[in-house]
Amino acid sequence: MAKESLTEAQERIETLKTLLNRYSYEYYVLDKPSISDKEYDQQYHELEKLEKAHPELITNDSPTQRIGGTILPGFTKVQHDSPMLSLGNAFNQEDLLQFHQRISKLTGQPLQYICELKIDGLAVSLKYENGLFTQGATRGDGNTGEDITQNLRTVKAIPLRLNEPLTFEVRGECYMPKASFVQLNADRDEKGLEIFANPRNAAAGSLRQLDSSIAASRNLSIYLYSATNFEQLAVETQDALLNRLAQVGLRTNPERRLFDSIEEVWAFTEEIAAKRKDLPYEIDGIVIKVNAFAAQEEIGYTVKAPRWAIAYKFKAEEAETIVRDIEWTV
Ligand code: NMN
Repeated sequence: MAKESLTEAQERIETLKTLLNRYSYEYYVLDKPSISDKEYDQQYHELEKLEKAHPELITNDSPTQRIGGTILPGFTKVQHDSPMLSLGNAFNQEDLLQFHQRISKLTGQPLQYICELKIDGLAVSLKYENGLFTQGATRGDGNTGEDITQNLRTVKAIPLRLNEPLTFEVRGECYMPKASFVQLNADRDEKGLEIFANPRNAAAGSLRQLDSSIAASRNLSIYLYSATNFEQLAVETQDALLNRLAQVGLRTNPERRLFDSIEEVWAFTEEIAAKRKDLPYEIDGIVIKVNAFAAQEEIGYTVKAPRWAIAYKFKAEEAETIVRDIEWTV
């Protein structure tokens, strides 16, 4: 009898974990919930209750296990699978043209570019083993970062389990949405605590906490944009890679575009600069990449950065305007 009920509990726990992880994905990654909060909360509490009765059945990918509850004595170092490179910068149309001419000379081929928004947060790397989120780290010096797994587990948009049993490292930008930043500073101000200068500092400060319950209270999100070891994904372009990452359950920014000329890329930077203040997150530029991986390999790398990509940076004054705009909406 006891054995049977244990099997039943195990089956129900598995069902609830799968359902809740899917609802959480729809809610936090797709922004498209398929059930009400009330129904979600009911199932979450049912899972909590079952796990309390059968603690031996609690697994790491359970939605109830996002917050570890232990306070770390310090952060340990993590070696990245391959270096997290930085990007060269462009500050105006001339710089972009030069970038285009430089790399066009290296391949005889016409180039297609993919433009992605450069989110102003903290670059992080996530390791998945057989589809399970096992380790998260800061960029650090590019080769070695700090292990912030406990804090990243609290970021609801990071799936604890992917839809496919992949083993790889994905990279992206963890950030604080503008609305969360405004709310956080208002709360801190009320409590007489020092306010954060901008969402980037607030996100970085949250991820450097040794107590993961602080990060959990900060409402962070993430966009993923690259992966190591991606041969297994059978993709040949950055655009296809982003689509695959989204397919396995990772959050990617839909605000990306493909262009066949650098003039169109420039027009896109102007279009985004104009609507920058209306975006729900801060950006400090546009990342422009050669879309085809074969062309990227042909163009190659300098010691520090890929030659096939560049970060177009918006002017600093505009960034200050954004921060003021946010303050005005409090
Ligand atoms: O801490 P979690 O489990 O993510 O929940 C926080 C809040 O977000 C809860 O109030 C919950 O109802 C809501 N939520 C709703 C859905 C849904 O599908 N309606 C999914 C995840 C979280």
